[in-house]
Amino acid sequence: MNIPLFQYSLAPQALGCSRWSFGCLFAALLAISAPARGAVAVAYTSIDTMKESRDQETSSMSQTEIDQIVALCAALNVTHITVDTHWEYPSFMQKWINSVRAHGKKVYFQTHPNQWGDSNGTTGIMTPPAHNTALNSFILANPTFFQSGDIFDPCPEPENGLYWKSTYGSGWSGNSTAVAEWNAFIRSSSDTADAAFAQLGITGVDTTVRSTSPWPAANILEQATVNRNHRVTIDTYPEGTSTDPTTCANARLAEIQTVTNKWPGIPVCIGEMGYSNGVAVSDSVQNSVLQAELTAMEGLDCIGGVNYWVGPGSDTAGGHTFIMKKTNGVWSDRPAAATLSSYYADVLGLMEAESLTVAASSGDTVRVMTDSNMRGGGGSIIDADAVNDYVTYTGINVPWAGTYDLRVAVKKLNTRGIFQLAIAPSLTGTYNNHGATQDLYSSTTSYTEIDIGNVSFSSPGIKYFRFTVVGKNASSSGYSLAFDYVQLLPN
Ligand SMILES: [Ca+2]
Ligand SMILES: [Ca+2]
Repeated sequence: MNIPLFQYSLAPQALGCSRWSFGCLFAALLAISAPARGAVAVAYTSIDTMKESRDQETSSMSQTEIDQIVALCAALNVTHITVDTHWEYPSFMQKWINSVRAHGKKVYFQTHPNQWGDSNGTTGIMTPPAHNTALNSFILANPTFFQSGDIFDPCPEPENGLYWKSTYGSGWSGNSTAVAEWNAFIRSSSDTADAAFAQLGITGVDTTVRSTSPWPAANILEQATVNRNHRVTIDTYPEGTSTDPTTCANARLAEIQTVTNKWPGIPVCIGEMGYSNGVAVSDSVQNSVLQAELTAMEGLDCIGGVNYWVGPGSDTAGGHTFIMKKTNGVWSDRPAAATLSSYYADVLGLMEAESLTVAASSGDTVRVMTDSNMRGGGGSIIDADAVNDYVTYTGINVPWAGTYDLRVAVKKLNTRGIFQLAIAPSLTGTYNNHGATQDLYSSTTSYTEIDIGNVSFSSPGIKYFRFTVVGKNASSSGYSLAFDYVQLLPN
């Protein structure tokens, strides 16, 4: 895959900081030296329920309470809700899955068997082969749990399994044999899950979101593992006990940078993030720090997905990151929930036009334009001068088969043409028209997000978007087309 160079300008809008400003300086500091990146979209947005879906697995939490929690999560612009129940409690897990489905969301499974970490009174050391045997059994025993579009991480933070230290000692991550085995386990467990889903005839469950802590991601992950999963997923809490928004935002960007330095051009998924993990904070401190961190992240175009850890929780359940609290038996949002929701709405499925690759054109100039009123500080323009001129962009990645609401943001002007969009699965494949023709003429400059409507994709992957000039408004003096971004919102 060709990864186009993405040149940041230093306008604050170039860093996606149009709404909040105080994270921008830090985004700028880090973006100057940012490595080459492709047009990476945030393919999933999720909220983790671990403090309830795992920590309450041996209790008798009611379906009613689960539904109340899931309803709060589902209202925050998520595609997925993360369920963390150990594999030994399928009936409790089923309650969560039922609720997630009832709210129209996909499930992000982030869990493993009890014995991998000797949870819930289990003892002994589970080996990687034993884990994979249990993995195969768990999937085959629960065929109704899984649907296309779900994310299934077979073993989140695999480095925390007791096996590695038990077998190789506390310095195992410096042992090349152990590191090779750890990497082979990540690959084989995804392969095992894929094979089990295939045996059940279930397609489209994504087993490539494989979380690790940031250090292993930047230091012991092998090229073969990254090649297999096409992304790097990190669970990340870089703030320590800081309560300063700018310090925390800078720490977050710096940590992501350690991963992109090692794996340039590879999407970085956030398997877990949340504030504050290290110290109890007030609602307002949590909100201001998360606002700064998410604003800074919005300036990056390497983020492939985000799972917020955790939604429902408390100060006494491990960490203090919860954005939903329980008062007198009723769950409700803390203020940071709205901030997270706003970030999710802004970034989900969004690709800057200026970051896309031009795969083909009619020979007319296609150039990156700078405009501080456009998202990311600019867009892409084709200097078309006749009917049938066209530009075909690629790098637009569809995360899973299904139907999406497609938005195309444009800059209208008195020199613009009328276009028809067509999409194909490959450069030379069959192009199907989507949406009506769109007239980009405007007597004065205007910035508009056009809702193209629903588009169904039968397969995931990189698609080709062709914009063809089909005419011009009688009042227009030209045929050019200017694009700001493309956004694919999962239905
Ligand atoms: Ca031409
Ligand atoms: Ca743009």
